[in-house]
Amino acid sequence: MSVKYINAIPTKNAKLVQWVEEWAAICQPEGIYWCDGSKAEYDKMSDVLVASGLATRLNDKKRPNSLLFRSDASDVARVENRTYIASEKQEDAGPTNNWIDPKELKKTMLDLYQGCMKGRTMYVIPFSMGPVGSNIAKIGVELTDSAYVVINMHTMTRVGSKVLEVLGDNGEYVACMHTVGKPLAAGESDNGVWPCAPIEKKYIAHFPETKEIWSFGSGYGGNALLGKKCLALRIASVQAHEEGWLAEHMLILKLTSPEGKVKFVAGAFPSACGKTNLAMLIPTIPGWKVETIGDDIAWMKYGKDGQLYAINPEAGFFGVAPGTSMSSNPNAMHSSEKDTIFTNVALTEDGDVWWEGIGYKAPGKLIDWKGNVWEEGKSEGAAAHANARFTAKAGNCPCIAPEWQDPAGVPISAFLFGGRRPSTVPLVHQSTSWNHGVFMGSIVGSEVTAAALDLKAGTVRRDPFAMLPFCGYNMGDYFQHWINVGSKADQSKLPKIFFVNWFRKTADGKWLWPGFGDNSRVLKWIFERCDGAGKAIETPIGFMPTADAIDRSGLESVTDADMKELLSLDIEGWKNEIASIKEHYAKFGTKLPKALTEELNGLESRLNKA
Ligand code: OXD
Ligand code: MN
Repeated sequence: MSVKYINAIPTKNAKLVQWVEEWAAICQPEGIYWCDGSKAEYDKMSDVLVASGLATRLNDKKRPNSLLFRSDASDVARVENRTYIASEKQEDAGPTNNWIDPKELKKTMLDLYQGCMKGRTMYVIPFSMGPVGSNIAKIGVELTDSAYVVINMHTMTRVGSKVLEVLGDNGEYVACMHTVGKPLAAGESDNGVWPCAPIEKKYIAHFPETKEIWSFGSGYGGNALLGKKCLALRIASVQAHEEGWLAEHMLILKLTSPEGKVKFVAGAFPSACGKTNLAMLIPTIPGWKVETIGDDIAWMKYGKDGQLYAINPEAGFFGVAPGTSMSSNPNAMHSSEKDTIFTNVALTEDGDVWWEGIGYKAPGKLIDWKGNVWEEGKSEGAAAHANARFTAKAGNCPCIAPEWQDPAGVPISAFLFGGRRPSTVPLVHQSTSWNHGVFMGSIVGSEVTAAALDLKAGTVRRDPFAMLPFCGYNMGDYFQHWINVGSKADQSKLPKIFFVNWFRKTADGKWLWPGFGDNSRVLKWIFERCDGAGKAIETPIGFMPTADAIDRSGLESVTDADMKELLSLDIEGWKNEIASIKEHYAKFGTKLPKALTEELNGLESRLNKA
């Protein structure tokens, strides 16, 4: 076919070139551009985006090298009900995923893809998830007609020529196809209108057998930046299952004690439980230090020494802006001081950004995320969308750990699981074995508040391992995979597993624990437990700290009585929890590992005897 190349093809990988040309024939772009990941490319794309009216350049004195985008009101978040795991057999997608037969879905989507890039450029983005060349890293190639996606991928992944070198002439890559699904007629331009397709035409599709991702119709976040949730979690979880490693929705942090001893901790929390804040926290206990390796995703493999090593496959943060402030997360605020892409936050009169919960009043009139004039106390609705984001470079984070790009990864000593649980679940408890820890991961969830989705207040919405929207295969098989990963390991080298709950409330609705920097007090106990120290008692639910085991020096707001409540074992609450876990487990039918049924039965009988 005759395709118009805007720049020279930078690879001899014939399979890759053929794949690009096949898609170009279907999508019919104006031309094909191969991304090199350079700063010049980023700057050029930014200029194109400003010229098309999609981006506003922020005041360079206030927010150097930063842009603001406003998306379409229908394209503001991940679309879970349009996200599919199209495995050949429905059973392999399991009860927690949307499934369509892959042949049928490909047919539907191929119809949509016909001519979808008319009037636009097709960008080819070769990217590495993880330090280029690391044996834990993977290569992907994303085709997209969105320059917004290109610049976000520059920040969130490692893009360009060095990736193609590692790929070589025959290397394998995960094929990621994306379009905003809004072709342009001759002479038409975006003219400031965020391009996307209506909701019923949006598809975020994963083909686990062929390791392909096809995304149509959305330009936003996880729907469009295909390295993140689509590759690094949904497809990578399938690869990890096949190859014997772990691809998890986990932060990774480095914890250093006053004596200079270091431990790395990985933690899974459902969305909106403060994962980024925990990854970047500033300890309130003297001498302790937290540094960040990653805030969202961890890929882990055993090293030759039998330890589990983790890398952060990403190179940036795609953080939620509202609620981020100098008190909740100063490190995230500093990370987004420059070189940042903001989406759906508000614009100030002096060319800076503002959002709800930024920690100060709106400075004068704003332009809200919908593009309208907005005044605090006068205008209706929020100035920033609740899911407004900043895309910031990990390298700009003041607390980024020096090891964050180590191709070998960092050795993990502890896993944390947690969710929003106003009642029942104590501040922290530790599993008594690996399988017990897997049980803890499998029951992660957050309590629904009265206002949410007509669900009964106090009901727990389970989000096992915080992977509910991100596991690319049957979750029952995923639980078994976790059990297998533990059983083949040197038990003495396995990470210890903990369940934390920063969100306990009193009966009258007051927070019992201050959270944020004070979570370092719990991290300290976890650190000690990993060293075989840290005072604990064994209870029916696992090891719990003794009343004096959590360092409360300088923390007047938490009284002895509060601490007692935070560390109390609520036998009746846990008995109700058993009923709710049984209901949750029933979904997995025969795929539920026997080891988890045994853990559940064991817990029930220990509670009955207590
Ligand atoms: C995210 C999420 O955006 O988990 O990271 O939803
Ligand atoms: Mn996430």
